[in-house]
Amino acid sequence: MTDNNRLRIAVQKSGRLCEGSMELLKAIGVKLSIRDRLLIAHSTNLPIDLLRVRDDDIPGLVMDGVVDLGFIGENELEEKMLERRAADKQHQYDVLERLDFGGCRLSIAVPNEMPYQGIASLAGTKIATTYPYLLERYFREQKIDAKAVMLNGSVEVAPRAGLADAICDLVSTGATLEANGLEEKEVIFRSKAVLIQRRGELPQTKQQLIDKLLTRINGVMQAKE
Ligand code: PRT
Ligand code: ZN
Repeated sequence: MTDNNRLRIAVQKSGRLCEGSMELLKAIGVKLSIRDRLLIAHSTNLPIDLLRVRDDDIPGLVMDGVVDLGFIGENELEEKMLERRAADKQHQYDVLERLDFGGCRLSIAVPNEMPYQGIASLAGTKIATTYPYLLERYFREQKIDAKAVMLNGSVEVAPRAGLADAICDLVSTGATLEANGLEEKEVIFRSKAVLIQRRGELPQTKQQLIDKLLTRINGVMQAKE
């Protein structure tokens, strides 16, 4: 059995959000003993356990109340929220803080040689993406009749492979798009890492610990400004 009195925080085990999340936890005084292969890491100075998982799993763990807090990119959070809402699953959470790492944008990009005169040019196309719910919401808002094709990886090669006409993927520097002969045309979502909390009342001691951590996070963020 897991100890329910300890605050449970989900973080990405490895990847682009890992360093920022771990650095922030360190900066606010959470000491951790991490053994690389293990799913759970215990804090040595506070009643906190860290669940180290794939980022895709973090929104669901928070929304299902399996963990109390989670560090996650808004892109993944919003996509999973839309997916769960459509499936009538728990999809509530509270954002405690928007953080200063993990910044990126979700953009539609088209092959250099594709004629493009604005978003109407996408009518009737297939667009490869890992974020079909965000993309389809954008199609609806823009009243564009296009199709999202789900791909979990190698999205940027989909047009060349003949799987799609264009793509909708995360961009930070733009180097990946350029290397694949793609041009960014529409930004559909801007994202940063956020710290989220599960809905529902928590035991007083847990909530007090969260409040204390948040005060420290605000202090760290202000010191950087
Ligand atoms: O294994 P796990 O499932 O946990 O990790 P993952 O491979 O799904 O995610 P990861 O670590 O790549 O990204 C985690 C989160 O980081 C994303 O959900 C975003 O919130 C954020 N983030 C910030 C990014 C980027 N920047 C980013 N550039 N996520 C992905 N990319 C990729 C993008 O998909 C593309 O392949 O980087 C490439 C583009 O980068 P540029 O610099 O060439 O434009
Ligand atoms: Zn992932």
